[in-house]
Amino acid sequence: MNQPVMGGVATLNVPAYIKHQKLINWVSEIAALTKPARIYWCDGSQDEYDRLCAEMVAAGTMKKLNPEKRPNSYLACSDPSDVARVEDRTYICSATKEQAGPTNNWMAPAEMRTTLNGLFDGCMAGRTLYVVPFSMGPLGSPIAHIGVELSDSPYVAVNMRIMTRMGKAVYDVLGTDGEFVPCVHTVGAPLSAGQKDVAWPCNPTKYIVHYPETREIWSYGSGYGGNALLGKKCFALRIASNMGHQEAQAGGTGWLAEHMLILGVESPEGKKHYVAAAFPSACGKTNFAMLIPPASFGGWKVTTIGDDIAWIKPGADGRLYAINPEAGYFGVAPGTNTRTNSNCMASMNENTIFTNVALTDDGDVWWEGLTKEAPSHLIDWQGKDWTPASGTKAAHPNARFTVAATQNPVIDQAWDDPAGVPISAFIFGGRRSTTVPLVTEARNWVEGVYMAATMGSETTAAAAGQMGIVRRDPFAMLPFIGYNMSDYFQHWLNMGKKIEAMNPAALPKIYCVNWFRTDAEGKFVWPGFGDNMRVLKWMLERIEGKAGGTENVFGTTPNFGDLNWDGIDFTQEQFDTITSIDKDAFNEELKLHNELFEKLAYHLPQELVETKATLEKRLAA
Ligand code: SAT
Ligand code: MN
Repeated sequence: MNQPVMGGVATLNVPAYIKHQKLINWVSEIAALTKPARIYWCDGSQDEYDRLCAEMVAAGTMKKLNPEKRPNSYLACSDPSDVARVEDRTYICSATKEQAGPTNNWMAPAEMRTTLNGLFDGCMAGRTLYVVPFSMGPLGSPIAHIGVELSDSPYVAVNMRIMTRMGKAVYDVLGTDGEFVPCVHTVGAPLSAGQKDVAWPCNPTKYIVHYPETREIWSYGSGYGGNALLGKKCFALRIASNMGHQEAQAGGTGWLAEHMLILGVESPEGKKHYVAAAFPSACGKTNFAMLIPPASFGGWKVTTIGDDIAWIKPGADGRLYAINPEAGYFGVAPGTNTRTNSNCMASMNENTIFTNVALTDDGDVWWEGLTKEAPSHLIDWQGKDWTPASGTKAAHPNARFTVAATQNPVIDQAWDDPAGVPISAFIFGGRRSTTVPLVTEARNWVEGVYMAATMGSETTAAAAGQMGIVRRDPFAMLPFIGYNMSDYFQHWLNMGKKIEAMNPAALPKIYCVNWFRTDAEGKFVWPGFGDNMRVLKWMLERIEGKAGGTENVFGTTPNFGDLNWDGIDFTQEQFDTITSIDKDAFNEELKLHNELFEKLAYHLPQELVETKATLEKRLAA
């Protein structure tokens, strides 16, 4: 099939192994709209990856790092205006505004289509349209889903090869009429004849658009991370959360698509549990997922299933089974070093794409926090000479690395298991310098859902906008729930009821944690990282009915003596600083819960309102 695309210059050149007519027609249609100079069908091979990277090096988009220091690795530096997700440009275009809810930007689908049709018309001129087939989840797994991204960014194509199961084998799963989520992406920078390209093309106008009814994603103007790698937040969270909810609406059990890492933890006696933990972007999910227990915790092992996203479905035994739909990590580089996450450091020894870190004089990478002392000279993420006296950051605070999950030295044996792993506990954590204690166990599922629903967190560099202000970030999903947030809460409450009806013992426990409490000087009190194992151990012992705790206003919290302090100097006084519950602060906090509930009044589950009333009574007592 080599027919020219209507109205464009490219020919389709469909490989003979693709037999899916609807897919072919769709590519043809998008090419007719976007008018690329060429169409290239990715096969996902190593050869192809190497070739695309070499082309980007020639074009100035990436630099090849010193192969002796960092074999087969690259550095890409973005346009300074294109460094993070753009939440205010992200839309959920459901049929009605209520379906998107008050926490999402909404526009009527027809209106948005008119806008986008204008923007996408000719947007790929002079560029190559890459057809990127990918599976979220193990190929052919009953929990997995397929997507195809059409993008004019080779950076997207190579990152998708690391982040997903990308390539030819996807077409075997699709066959002649399999379902896929169509994803269209452009950097929005058409090239006229003879015009020289820039290193990182993008457009000041940006749109990240989701149509939940037709399960489509359209992304315009950005080449960065979650804006452009559409399998990640757009598909695996916004569209997938819709799919799981729609399935329940249609009378099925439904499922959950969550912003969660999944880790395995094994005791010295060989007892193993899996837990899923939700934290907002850039709050240490990757570090927690690869945690190395303190030396004094001989025999305890932590292994990684995933570091960012979990798809979770009830199994026939009533337990919740989770898979990691991704195949790689797109983690935050700054702050990562051999002390904070040596497994992560080991995973990026080779075959890594770095984005917006600094370049050393010997052709390797550097970022703030990598070493105690900065090198005396660097090329910063904006390509400028940098010295410690420059007074600027050498790497962007949201600089990232992209690596295959298989490079993680502590990858869990079951990470690729199509059946998923059974979840024993959910952990929800925000970044809070005050108020929220180190760890709290919910008394029951409803109280746990309340804790997750009212979670607050200080904002980070992962999203464009002001940093460090507390915002409500329910379930760490504020920017990622693809439908009405109150309906999402209800979906979680219903899931608990369904599990309880099937097998009450299978209901995971729910915990709320905060690693980020500070002292009077503003310094973190809790050491975090590997020492989070102390909290994890307490949770596992609670699950097994072996650890103590005290009931509080807000669930059950450990006493100083309930945690293991071997190998650390941590005083009762320090412990009190990060576990104390200040009634005044909590009363202030409840006002913010009120604000949230007022905003979410439409469809807000009555059970959450009642939980708040109980909490208020306890606080007043
Ligand atoms: O930009 S991403 O969405 O890929 C990373 C993040 O914000 O968690
Ligand atoms: Mn994330």
